[in-house]
Amino acid sequence: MGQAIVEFLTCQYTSLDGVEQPFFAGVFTIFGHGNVAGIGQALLQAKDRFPCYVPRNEQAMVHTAVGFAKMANRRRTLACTSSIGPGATNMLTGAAVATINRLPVLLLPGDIFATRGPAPVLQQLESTSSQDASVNDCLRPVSKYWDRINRPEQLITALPEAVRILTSPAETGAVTLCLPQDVQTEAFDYPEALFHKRVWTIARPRPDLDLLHRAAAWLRSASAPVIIAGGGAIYSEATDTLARFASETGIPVVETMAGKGALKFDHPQALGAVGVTGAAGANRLAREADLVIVVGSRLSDFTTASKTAFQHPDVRFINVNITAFDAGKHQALPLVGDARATLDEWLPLMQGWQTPAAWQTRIAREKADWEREVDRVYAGSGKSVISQAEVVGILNEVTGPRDVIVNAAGSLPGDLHKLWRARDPKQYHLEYGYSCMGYEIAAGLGVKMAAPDREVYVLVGDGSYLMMAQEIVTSIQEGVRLIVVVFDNQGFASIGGLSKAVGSAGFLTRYRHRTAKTGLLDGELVTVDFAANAESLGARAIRACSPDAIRAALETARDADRTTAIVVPVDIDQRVRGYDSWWDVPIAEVSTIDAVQKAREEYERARKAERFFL
Ligand SMILES: Cc1ncc(C[n+]2csc(CCOP(=O)(O)OP(=O)(O)O)c2C)c(N)n1
Ligand SMILES: [Mg+2]
Repeated sequence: MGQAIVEFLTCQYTSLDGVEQPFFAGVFTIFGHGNVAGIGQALLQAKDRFPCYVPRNEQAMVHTAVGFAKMANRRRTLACTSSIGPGATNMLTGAAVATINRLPVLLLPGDIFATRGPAPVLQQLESTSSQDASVNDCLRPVSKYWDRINRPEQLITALPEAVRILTSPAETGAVTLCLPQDVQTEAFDYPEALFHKRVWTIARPRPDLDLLHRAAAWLRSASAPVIIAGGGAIYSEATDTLARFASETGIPVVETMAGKGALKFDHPQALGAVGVTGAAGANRLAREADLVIVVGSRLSDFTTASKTAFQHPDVRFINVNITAFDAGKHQALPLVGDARATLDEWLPLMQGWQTPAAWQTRIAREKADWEREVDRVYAGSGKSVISQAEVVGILNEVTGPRDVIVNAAGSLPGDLHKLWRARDPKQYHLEYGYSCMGYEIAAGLGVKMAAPDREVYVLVGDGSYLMMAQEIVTSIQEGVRLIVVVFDNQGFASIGGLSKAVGSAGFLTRYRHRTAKTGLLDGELVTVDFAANAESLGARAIRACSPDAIRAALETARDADRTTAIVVPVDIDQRVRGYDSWWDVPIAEVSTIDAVQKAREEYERARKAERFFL
């Protein structure tokens, strides 16, 4: 049965716009008794035909697969197999990352004996209410498809369904097939056709024609329209079409975290980031828009500024999305279809129409103002400890247009979303659906595996580094070279700032020693030698404090033959400000702390701007 799975995976292909490629580029695996004899034996038999990789942590291997799939615009992915028990539950967080970000990964956790004879087997969860429960059931809500293969012949229907979902842009996410350790080893006479080459054509469905004509009419009557580009615009490779649509109609384009890079930053219609971590001009235009065209976005709270971003009293939405679920959000006019195909069909209907001259003048002014603001922030403050934003500016300057930056959590996503000048649709790789600390290095490995010809810069906060740095070892083992930039501010700049904003004074957001006097974590800062840590994992390591030293370190890293970590101490207090936006984080209604009471009052005032779109 294990052999059948491996055989099946090797003969799955995707095809988009006539380009055909193998869907599974290989498998990541950490063995235990739950998979070493079954799937493990099958991988050994197929090792010359199906690449196997050994990571250091099961959560990390799913991040690697997610990073790979995101970089490949969901056309390719990796499979991940684990043992039963902790190996399987370690994959849970990665599965959530995949499903929430709508990215395909195939998870193959081992599972408890289907025969149940030796139960409880090592690491088995025992339940008094069912003998059919295992820890793998935790993976159900975070999987788009979940199955337990209790008989070998169940593969015949499960495997094609698993790949159908993985390759469907509308349905994709984590797919989990739980493999009882005894069933993996069983023999079965599978039909040969199961192992024939199968090509999954990724379709570009068109939206309903009546609705498309209605959308065109809505747009013709709009005086202040805005386009929000999300991840879907990039995954569907709609970026050239989008650029044409924006140029010909004069509509400004603002971008979500997943959509950043959909337009090159210097396109005249590119206003940059929108939402909580948005740019000033983008947020002002969104606030005044009477028509919002959403292309491939889930409309998360970071994009909608917790539903305060759109304040025109009669604002309407048109949602272009491959899933009906997303297309229906905000009671939008739903254009359910592929982003590129939809924009391609829509544009001819707008012939001769442009946004009003006043709106275009406004767009040009907002854009120029914002570019000046980015220059100002990039220039830094001249303080002795460099600001994170200044380092971002240096990185933006020294990276080539095809280089990729990878990041997920902390204060970097906000700074990057606002400040990064993207020059390629695949340059800005931010996992911000789950914003999972620990994604960065593991995913960077997957990004580089998917695009070996591109330089990959992993940008990671010190807190996130401490959660999951061990995949540096895997990068050394595989000869997959990364440039890891560690931003060391000795704690949580992001959550520390948030804590202060909610009146909680940054409580427990810096790493401090516990003091005997108070019994609290209020002592000296706990320091970590990140360079020594990275070096111990096999990387080259450079500590760089000044702009010149950072530039020199980046140059050395680019010439290096293996992964290099550049550790940059940054000032925790020099933060990039917010630009006219708000995020709903509820604050205690009653408190003994004055600052909390004040913050609550402010919160109640701000929340009044939240809207329902009905
Ligand atoms: C796995 C996980 N745990 C907790 C959080 C909540 N969280 C978001 S940012 C952050 C701090 C990140 O620290 P660091 O990586 O040092 O970045 P900084 O905020 O200092 O820029 C935390 C705890 C998260 N996003 N992911
Ligand atoms: Mg930090």
